[in-house]
Amino acid sequence: MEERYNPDAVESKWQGYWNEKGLFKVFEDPSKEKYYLLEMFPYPSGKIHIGHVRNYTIGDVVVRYKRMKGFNVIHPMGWDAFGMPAENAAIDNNTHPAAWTYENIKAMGAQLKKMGFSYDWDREIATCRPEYYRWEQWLFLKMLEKGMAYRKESFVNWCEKCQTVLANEQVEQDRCWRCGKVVQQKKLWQWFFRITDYAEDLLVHCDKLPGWPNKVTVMQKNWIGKSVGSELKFKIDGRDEEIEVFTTRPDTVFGATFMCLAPEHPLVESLSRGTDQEAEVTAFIEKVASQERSAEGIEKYEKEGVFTGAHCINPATGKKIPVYTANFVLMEYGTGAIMSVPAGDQRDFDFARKYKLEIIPVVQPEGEPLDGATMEEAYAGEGVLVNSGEFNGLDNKEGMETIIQWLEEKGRGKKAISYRLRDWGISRQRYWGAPIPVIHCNSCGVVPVPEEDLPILLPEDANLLEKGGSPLPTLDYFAKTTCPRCGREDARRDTDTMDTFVESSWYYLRYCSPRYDQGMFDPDAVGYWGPVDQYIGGVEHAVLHLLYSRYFMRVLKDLGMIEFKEPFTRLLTQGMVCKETMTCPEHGYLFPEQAEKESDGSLSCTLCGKDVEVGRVIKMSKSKKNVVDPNELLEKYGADVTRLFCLFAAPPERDLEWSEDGVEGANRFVNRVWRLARTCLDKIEKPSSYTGPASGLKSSHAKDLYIKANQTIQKVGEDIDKSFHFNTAISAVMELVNAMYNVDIDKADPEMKSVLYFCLENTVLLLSPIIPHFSEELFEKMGKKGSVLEQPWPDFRKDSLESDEVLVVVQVNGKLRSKFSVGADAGEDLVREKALSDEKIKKHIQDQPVKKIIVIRKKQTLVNIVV
Ligand code: ANZ
Ligand code: ZN
Repeated sequence: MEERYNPDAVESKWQGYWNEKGLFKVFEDPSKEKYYLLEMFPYPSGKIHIGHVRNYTIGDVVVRYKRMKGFNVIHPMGWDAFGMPAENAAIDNNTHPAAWTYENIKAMGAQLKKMGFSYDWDREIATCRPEYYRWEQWLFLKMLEKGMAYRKESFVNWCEKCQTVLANEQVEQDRCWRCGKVVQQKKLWQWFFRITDYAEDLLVHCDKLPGWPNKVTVMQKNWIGKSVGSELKFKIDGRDEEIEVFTTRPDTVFGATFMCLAPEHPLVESLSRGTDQEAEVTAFIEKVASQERSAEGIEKYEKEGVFTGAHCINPATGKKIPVYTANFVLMEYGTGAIMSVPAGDQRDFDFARKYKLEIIPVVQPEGEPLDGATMEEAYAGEGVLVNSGEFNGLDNKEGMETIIQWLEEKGRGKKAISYRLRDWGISRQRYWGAPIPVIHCNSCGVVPVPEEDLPILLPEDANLLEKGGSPLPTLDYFAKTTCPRCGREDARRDTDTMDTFVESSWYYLRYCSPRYDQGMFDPDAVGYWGPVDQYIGGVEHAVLHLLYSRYFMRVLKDLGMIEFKEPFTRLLTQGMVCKETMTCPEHGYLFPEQAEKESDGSLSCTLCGKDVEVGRVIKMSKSKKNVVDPNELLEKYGADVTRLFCLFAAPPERDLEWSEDGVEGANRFVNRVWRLARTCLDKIEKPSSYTGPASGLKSSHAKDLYIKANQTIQKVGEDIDKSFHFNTAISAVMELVNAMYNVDIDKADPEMKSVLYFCLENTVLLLSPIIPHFSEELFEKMGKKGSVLEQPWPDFRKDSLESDEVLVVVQVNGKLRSKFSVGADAGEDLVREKALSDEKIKKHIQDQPVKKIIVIRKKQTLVNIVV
């Protein structure tokens, strides 16, 4: 057997073996319990990074473990292959997004294979392939038919100079990333999915996901953002129309001294028409049209507004109040109109001071009268109602119920619920995505592509324009078509593509039957494999990807295509991989090889010799030059050491601090086990394992080791299964290995050797999910047939987890004179008898008469003989 573990030779050998034997291929087998483990699929950016390695290693360990536990495990891998980086890279490198993407898929696939991950590669999918996205187009048509998809005008970032739509990440401080021109907001007709129909269901089920981290369900709940409040009606002065507002504070209605409408509110223009304010309102609407109109977006701008020229009547006071339009009111939330209560809301307060509007306190802290003229800020707390007519003196919480009831009786209000969640806008004015399968006809309007014409192929040979917009609208051979309904020849395809989150919302179903060509998936296959039992990925997807996936399952369920609605039963969000930075005062961030160790242990810059400062441990990033390339690790240490390091350095949900010492440590441990195995195989002539109960062993040394092995088997299984705490599982194996090293094998008797061999066999099995190539090699060296993968996970003996002997400490006249052990079930008489017949004790007592024998039995047994 070789002196050291040789990863180069061993790892490729076993990867070849697994592949040749097809050990990772899986099929539906109703006789076995299924287990679906999935890691979030990568974007094919070109290179696997260390975060991927960690994520996939965690998953791979669980998969291999579950397989040994007898589950029928599906573990697929694929590529989230559409998206903007491909377009940018293609422009930068003068290639084509398709070519670039397929090239990267090849390179990254090879890297993953080198890590020895147990994927069923036959199930590999790439979302940019027509056989994948055609089913997404098909689903789009179904959703359109059911009213789950609809079209409306909505804003996009627009660069006038480049004549192109910009994604949010292409807008840098309000400017186009390419030309630097200030970005405008442009209204375009776009497609939406009606996710808000499911807002309540998605919210309620956040509490029915016990296998998800709490922080993720909390983030989802906040994103959905349910608000319980009221809708109140305000009559417009001198007109028949009314304005509805959404408020969570109906108790403050007496303090509503003005009203604010979103600039997009349909009443704004008609209210100002013909008044002195008309021109000002029009200018304001135009101004706001170039601002970002989202909950986060509006925070960027100064809060401002203009008077519309109209008044409405406060339903509580009957007083006339002015109607403004203001940029901080969103058309998309509530009713797009608010009653402004400056005394109770800071935003309204600032607005009132700015435009000299009345402030009337209505909720007052007990015993602290407020004065609208002198207040310095709004009071948003609890208190008693004042200036509120018949409700004065009520506690505002009580007032809430009473006032809403009162308004309801007057027909002026009702309870209402608002959600922050918006419908999902899926149109992207980008090229590298799945085309939206509709046709625009001058006679028929929007016409769905007939199902038999799917897929609408994305032309893969299109040239990207210099300025970076989508070439699709300019490609006549793509865009020009005939109307399937009336036959007009000047119809045009929709030239937008779908948001790439659409692809990732259902890919896990496609894996169940990746080559199925009768639909999105084979219902039987999904019926067997679905839902995903364990999903693993980054917390950065805690909101959008996971929420969209949950939404898609509800859509499919309501279309009668699947039977479950939660896609991921358990979720693990793994921490980041971090590393320290190195900075030179002269040259800034340095690559590790640019820092040199001095004799005193300090670091200096190889460029200028100045002292290098070792900085905080932070997330790896190219600009900080603290990135670790998995390829280098693979080359230097091999896959198993890399895997072991990722698992040992931190529990999976925590950040992992990368350190060269840690990797070296992992390497040492692997070789320590290797040497131990070598010695054992060398010195144990006729290997056989002891598998009986611990009590059947004669020597206490053998017993102790045997018990330790059983404890280790129990602990490793539990740590992997219950908590994914691979680091403590590995520690346990390390301890067992230490205990084995403590045996002097040259002096070991046959009993000890058979226990040692038992320990070795189990060490190999326990390590096999973690360092699979290494374990396969040792398994073979032990003369075993087949793959460790096909072995059952080892069982521990319940009767051999604790030593069944207790230590007896014997004193004579209070002085310790001897120790021995007896069976745990030995009675007091037996202990006395043994103590008196102990050779050492006999010597101490000699022939003195024994006055008293005291036996105290706790964890240990103490015998005190008084002579
Ligand atoms: C009167 C009032 C008095 C309000 C008060 C607050 C405090 P959440 O809890 O987030 O749902 N609001 C309603 N629709 C809005 C819109 N489209 N754009 C901007 N603001 C809007 O917030 C609900 C509160 O946000 C509502 O209650 C409303 O202001 C405002 F002392 O009404 B409130
Ligand atoms: Zn037509």
